[in-house]
Amino acid sequence: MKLSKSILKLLIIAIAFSSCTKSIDINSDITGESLIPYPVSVEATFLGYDLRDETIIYIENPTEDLNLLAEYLSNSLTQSTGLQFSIEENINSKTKGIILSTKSLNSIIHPEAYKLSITPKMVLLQGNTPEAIFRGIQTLLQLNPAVSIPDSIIQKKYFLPTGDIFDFPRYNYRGAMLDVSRHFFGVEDVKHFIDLMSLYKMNKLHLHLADDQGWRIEIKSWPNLTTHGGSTQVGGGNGGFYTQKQFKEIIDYAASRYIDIIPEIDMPGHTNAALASYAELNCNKKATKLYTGTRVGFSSLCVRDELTYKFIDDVIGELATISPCKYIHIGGDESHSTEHNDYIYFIERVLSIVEKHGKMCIGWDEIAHANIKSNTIAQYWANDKNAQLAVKKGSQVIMSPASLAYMDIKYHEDTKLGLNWAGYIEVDKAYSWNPDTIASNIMGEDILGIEAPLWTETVETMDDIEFLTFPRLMGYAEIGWSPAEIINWDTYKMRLTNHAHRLDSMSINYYKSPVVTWIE
Ligand code: TNX
Repeated sequence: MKLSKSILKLLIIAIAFSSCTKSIDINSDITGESLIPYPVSVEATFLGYDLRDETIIYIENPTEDLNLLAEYLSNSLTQSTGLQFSIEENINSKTKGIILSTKSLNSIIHPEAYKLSITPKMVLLQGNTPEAIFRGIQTLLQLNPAVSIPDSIIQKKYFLPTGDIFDFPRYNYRGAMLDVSRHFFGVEDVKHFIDLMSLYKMNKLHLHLADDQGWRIEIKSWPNLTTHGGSTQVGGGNGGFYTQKQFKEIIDYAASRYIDIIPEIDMPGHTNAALASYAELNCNKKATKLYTGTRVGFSSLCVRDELTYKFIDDVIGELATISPCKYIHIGGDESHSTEHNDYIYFIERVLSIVEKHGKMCIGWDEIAHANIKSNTIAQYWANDKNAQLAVKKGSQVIMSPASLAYMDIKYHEDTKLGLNWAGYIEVDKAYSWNPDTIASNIMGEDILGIEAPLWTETVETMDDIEFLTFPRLMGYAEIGWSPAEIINWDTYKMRLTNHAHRLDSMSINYYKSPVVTWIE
């Protein structure tokens, strides 16, 4: 029998339809979804909700923030499904569709906690704050396909498994750090990095804005910092800097993804870019040369000179004015060229300057040697004793153990990018640790959260950033968000495998680690 071409076409579409419905319907168990970070509680009701073209996204008690969130959700869903959505504000008993609600829920106390209830009739996302809704939207997006399957576009619906998810973070601080000093990255790159972090519920981006190789933030009262001090980078490239206007643009963009930007000015060491820009900041009153190498520990501000504190007061004052974040990071690491007593004197002076400008300090763990107040945060990177000293003084600690959480450390000895001074960090090693057991006597409430830094001595492009960051960042996001009992490499590995097509669909240049079975 001869089949005409059009009948054949129809047959193919019909087969595609039935197989597609089957393969999509197959997982009606929401507990089996590959969510990263995995939520606190997931209960299945084993039915399905059909996300269709023209599904309405309703906003209960609309505010500007909620409207923006509804638009974000609608755009993200259109991108992944090809379906079109509309946004409405009136809810009644016949309402079907997706509902975003910040109507206060007594069962929810954490500002980032959300509840996602999916029934065959509707998807209800509740939280007490817009931030909570944003975190819940990430979960909802991960229940949807990463890219539209052509068959489903014909079918114009997507199947979501029904059930209830209740979720809140383990830590309030779940961060990444980007070193824009060793190599400069422009506004668009930083926004892209913010987008990627936000997909995994991270909420802090620490920007390392000044180091020996470059000063990257405009300070109007000391303009040479950027015109001269920002003019190069590791390897001798052109460098760059953010104007205050651009920096505010980054802050606002991050805020739309519910991420705080934490600015760092590293001092008294790591200051060659400033010392090269202003002769008077040097004890011998001679400007240093710009530096484009990768050594650390050779520079120091002139600690016993009052002008140094006028300079810092100006810098912190301008930063405090443009940055809404309650923290300013003052660095304080590897000050090998500063006498110990001078170091202590310096840190204490800077702490009071930051306090005067209404901000709280974060510093690398060495700052614990100074007389720090209990609201100062110490960032653990290598030294247990420093972090323990900080905790003894009543401070909280951010956990960034270099041998586990540094994203610039090579995956293995053949990794082309990155450094190996802290060993190698394969994807399983990056994931398999508990902040509570890093340094003895530091646990629970002592820990504000975790941060994964990306130092950029060897990192020159966005592709380089993505390669060292992904997929390790997803594991750090889960350690920071999910309860400790959930952290399990074997189950995480399966979920990570199922995320490969999401990373591919975003064209992320991730490291295809041999410890994960990537499905092509
Ligand atoms: C140590 S960690 C540093 C940075 C380097 C990094 C490279 C810390 C506080 N200081 O200056 O860029 O190692 O991994």
